[in-house]
Amino acid sequence: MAIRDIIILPDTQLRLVSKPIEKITPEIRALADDMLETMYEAPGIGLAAIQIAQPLRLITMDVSKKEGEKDPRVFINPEIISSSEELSVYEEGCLSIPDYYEEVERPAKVRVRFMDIDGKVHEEDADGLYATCIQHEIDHLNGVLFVDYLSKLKRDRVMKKFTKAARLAAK
Ligand code: GNR
Ligand code: NI
Repeated sequence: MAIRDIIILPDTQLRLVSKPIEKITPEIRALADDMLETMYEAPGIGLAAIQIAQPLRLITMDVSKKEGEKDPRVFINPEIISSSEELSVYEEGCLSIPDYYEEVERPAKVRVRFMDIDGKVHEEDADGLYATCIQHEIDHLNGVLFVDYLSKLKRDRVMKKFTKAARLAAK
């Protein structure tokens, strides 16, 4: 297992549409292990493969509520198959947009279909933080970031801040 570097704004790889996983190979298992390790170390509650520069439809997540209890989860080729009319607001953050948090409104409940690391297909109903997080992560697989849901003013402000920071870091 290894901790990988997380890419941040304005890295254009974050806008790629990730490719479906055709076969669960030892390399995919190793990648999922590295993603879990990287996610816990960050720390974050979810990670999409593109955040470590791998454009594959693979997500890791741990939204366990109990302090000290781990619930590491892997989602392969996840899809949202239905969404509630009801919406809910959560303050979101993203490991690829460090130290920036804003409220985002999304469907409160979703039904998700995915494959686990053994290739078994599951369908689950998600609500609360799980629903928010799975939507945030599936957005990453489609090149979408939570700042895309904010006003143009807020989005431009955060994009500019990260573009400037990258320019300064490169000098
Ligand atoms: O760690 C994370 N916390 C979080 C909080 C609210 C809504 C979504 C998230 S996901 C984020 C990690 C991340 O960037 N995943 O892509
Ligand atoms: Ni994110």
